[in-house]
Amino acid sequence: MSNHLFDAIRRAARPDSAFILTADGRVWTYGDMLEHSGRIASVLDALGVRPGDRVAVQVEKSPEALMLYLACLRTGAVYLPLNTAYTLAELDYFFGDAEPRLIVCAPGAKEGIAKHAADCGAEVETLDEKGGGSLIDLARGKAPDFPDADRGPDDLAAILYTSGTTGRSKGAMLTHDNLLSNATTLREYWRFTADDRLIHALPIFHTHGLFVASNVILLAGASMFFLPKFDANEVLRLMPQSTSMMGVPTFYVRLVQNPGLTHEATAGMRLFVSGSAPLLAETHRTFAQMTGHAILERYGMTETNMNTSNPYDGERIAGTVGFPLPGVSLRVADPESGRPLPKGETGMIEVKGPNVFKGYWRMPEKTQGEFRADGFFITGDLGRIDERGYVHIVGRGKDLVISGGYNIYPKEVETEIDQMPGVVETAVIGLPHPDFGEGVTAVVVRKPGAAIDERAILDGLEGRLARYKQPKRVIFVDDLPRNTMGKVQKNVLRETYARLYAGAEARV
Ligand code: MLC
Ligand code: AMP
Repeated sequence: MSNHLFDAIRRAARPDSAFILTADGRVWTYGDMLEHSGRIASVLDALGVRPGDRVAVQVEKSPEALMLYLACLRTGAVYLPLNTAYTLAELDYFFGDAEPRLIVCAPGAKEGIAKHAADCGAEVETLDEKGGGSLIDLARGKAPDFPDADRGPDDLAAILYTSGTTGRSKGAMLTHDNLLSNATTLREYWRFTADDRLIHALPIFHTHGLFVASNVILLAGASMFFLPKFDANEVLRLMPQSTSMMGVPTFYVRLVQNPGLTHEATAGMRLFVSGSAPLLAETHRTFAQMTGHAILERYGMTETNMNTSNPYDGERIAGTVGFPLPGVSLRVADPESGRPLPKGETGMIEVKGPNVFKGYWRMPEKTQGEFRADGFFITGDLGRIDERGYVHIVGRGKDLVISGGYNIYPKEVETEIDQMPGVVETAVIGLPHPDFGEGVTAVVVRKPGAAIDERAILDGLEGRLARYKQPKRVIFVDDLPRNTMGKVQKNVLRETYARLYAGAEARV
């Protein structure tokens, strides 16, 4: 029997070495990891979870939550993590689409979720932010060893939902080898060894915190400070005991505003990685001035894991995402025809390699539409490759806002606002924001005489959309600018309101 990804994790695990350190001083060794994930795997098995079954998880970050992910790998289940900010209205769709065998949620959410779970026939167990809950109660009685399910490279390990540009969210199916090959490549490229200690302050329901950060640490047999959320002061406090950090640009924007960020504070660190959204060249430069460290920027997405990275040795150039990773083929192509473009020209970034996902869950046509005939995946990101081979991302071909590393699809927000009484139509755009990179903004046309105001719109979104998707501001206009084809010119709106958040402060 072999289990493609977990066997590799097992090989790197030295039982007495530290794996997870919590802010309150708890230490989980690799031996603990094997035992706890084994116990939870036994619980899943007893609950009837079989290889290929989906396990949907919406819980706060904790070591136990990571054990649940590992237990899913071990039972052959497909792990389906969900943003803790999602509302019941949003969850309903994911449960209906993925048909999980088991849902694990916060105790307080159980009642609401149980109603939806009944429709899809799922069991519901709980896990709280302190690592308690019915799942853990059940695990106490179980033996620590579990016979891992047989899983090959092409078997599914996880489904991560990405919002769709035109309505329905799509579940990106990631195989054992997608995850193992990419994390192995990153471990080598970024030189992670058992001596490393990572500051892990990212959420674990996305590719960045779960696969890039956690899998790399596991495959290196290294350790990590596992923090419930990002807090600049806490991160600075832990730096002298750490070697590395991975974060979204907002982490770095907040750090450079903190007087505690100095050469001395970061002297023991060897690597700062940024990704999930564009890092401003200005942040890169300020960070380098304050610490002497050049942030290493890399580029990836849910469907493809990581595609490119600035070099470990060699120049890390601000405003670029570096070179294609070993094993990843990357080209810039004409968006319409797919014809590869010469160096220096801007077009659609397309990628191929063992990192690229298997397709969208139960959406064969959508999957087919996002691949070229020769197997390249169309990312939706626009970029160019310069003379030295560095990849530059210059924009997005997809209508998407990235706020603090979270993706928001305008269409989803527009649809909600358009349904409100008194609204004619809405355009949702991302505007430069000093803290989140982009701030979600709604530009709304009201019906003549309608009384609906900003407050009413924001109140109307409560419970319908996760908070991070809700507009930071709502602007009212008489008409939306349109081109001759009648299409709303979002670029005109972005120019008009470019300075809306100029006075906003980054949180420090
Ligand atoms: C929180 N809020 C946000 C937000 N995060 N609003 C917009 N964008 C965000 N990203 C809102 C909350 O709803 C709340 O609003 C208020 O801000 C404070 O909440 P908080 O929980 O205290 O926020 P904070 O801890 O400051 O979180 C900000 C953050 C966090 C940037 C640290 O969002 C974060 O950790 N982001 C990382 C996202 C990530 O991991 N992305 C990777 C995707 S994978 P209110 O109104 O209720 O007060 C991917 C592929 C790849 O993209 O390449 O990696
Ligand atoms: P997600 O769907 O959440 O995985 O987000 C993936 C998207 O984030 C990519 O398609 C890019 O648009 C964006 N992204 C990730 N890393 C970077 C980066 N370093 N620079 C610019 N954009 C990035």
